[in-house]
Amino acid sequence: MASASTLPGPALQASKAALSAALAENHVKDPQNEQNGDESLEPGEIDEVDMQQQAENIRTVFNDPQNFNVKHPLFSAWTLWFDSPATKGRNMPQTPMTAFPQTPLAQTPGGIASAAQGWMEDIKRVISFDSVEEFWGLYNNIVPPSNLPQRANYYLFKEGIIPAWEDDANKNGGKWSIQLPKDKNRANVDKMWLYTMLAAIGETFDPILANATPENEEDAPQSMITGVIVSTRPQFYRLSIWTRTAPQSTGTDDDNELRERVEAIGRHFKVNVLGYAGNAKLQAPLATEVEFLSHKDSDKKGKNAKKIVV
Ligand code: MGP
Repeated sequence: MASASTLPGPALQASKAALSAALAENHVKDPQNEQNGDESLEPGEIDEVDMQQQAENIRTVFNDPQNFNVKHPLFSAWTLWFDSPATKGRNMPQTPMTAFPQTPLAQTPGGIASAAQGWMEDIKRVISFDSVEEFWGLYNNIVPPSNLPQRANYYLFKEGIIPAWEDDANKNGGKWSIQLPKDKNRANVDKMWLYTMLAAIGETFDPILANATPENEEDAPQSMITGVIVSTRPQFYRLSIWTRTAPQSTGTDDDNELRERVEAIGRHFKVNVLGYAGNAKLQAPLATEVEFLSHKDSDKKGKNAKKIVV
């Protein structure tokens, strides 16, 4: 029977998974349920569950902020990375995130493509998380972009993908980005970054995952998004969304389809995440439109670069 829930697919799966996890945990811990465990059931016999007791055992962060036993899983696990002038050339630097020990790169999953070694030297892995609660725990304990030093970056990437063009997940991709003058956006940048992160971890940029279920996860199409970045520069902030692939302007049907998918991400970013009108012209001194560039074009430093603007 179709679900009556109006939650989008990933959120629905997340809430179902949280409930199943909690129920499974309670099932093991509850001696009454242990007696009625699956092993003791005859074929065809139904395992009767005391729903009320199980519901009473569930403690979410809303019931008990210190001692909750249910976390709300995200569709994907994510890793936060950080660099700033203070991290350059140092292994375990004093960063604004002293609450989190930083992992030397040698210990990061998957290692690093050698071409990215130099680039990744100064970028420190802060923490990985895979639940809503852990995300807010992290968010509430790190310095917001408006208070970061100049030339610092937060990189929030799917776990297992390093924030480098050279990673397999990024090498054929590109980025949407917007540059915002610092003086006019100091008060907005923290919210813009929060909403960008929420759209990333909530998987709303590329709705292709909305129909993915745990059963078809293996065959489900991959989200186009690999990570999001906020950068502080002397005169502006930059927010970026990295994608797995980038259209090539070849005019083929596949490329046109890819371009539509990539453009939808840019429009969602501009309108729903950053709150601009779809037809707003944003370019001003030190500001840019919401624009897309493939990493290969970024690497060429913009020479003959084919930008897409929404
Ligand atoms: P940047 O920090 O993304 O651009 O890249 P920005 O902010 O315009 O420049 P900045 O000088 O103000 O920081 C800066 C430079 O870092 C690029 O020109 C590359 O040389 C290098 N670089 C950036 N990225 C994202 C990568 C990467 O993924 N891999 C490698 N190898 N180098 C990179």
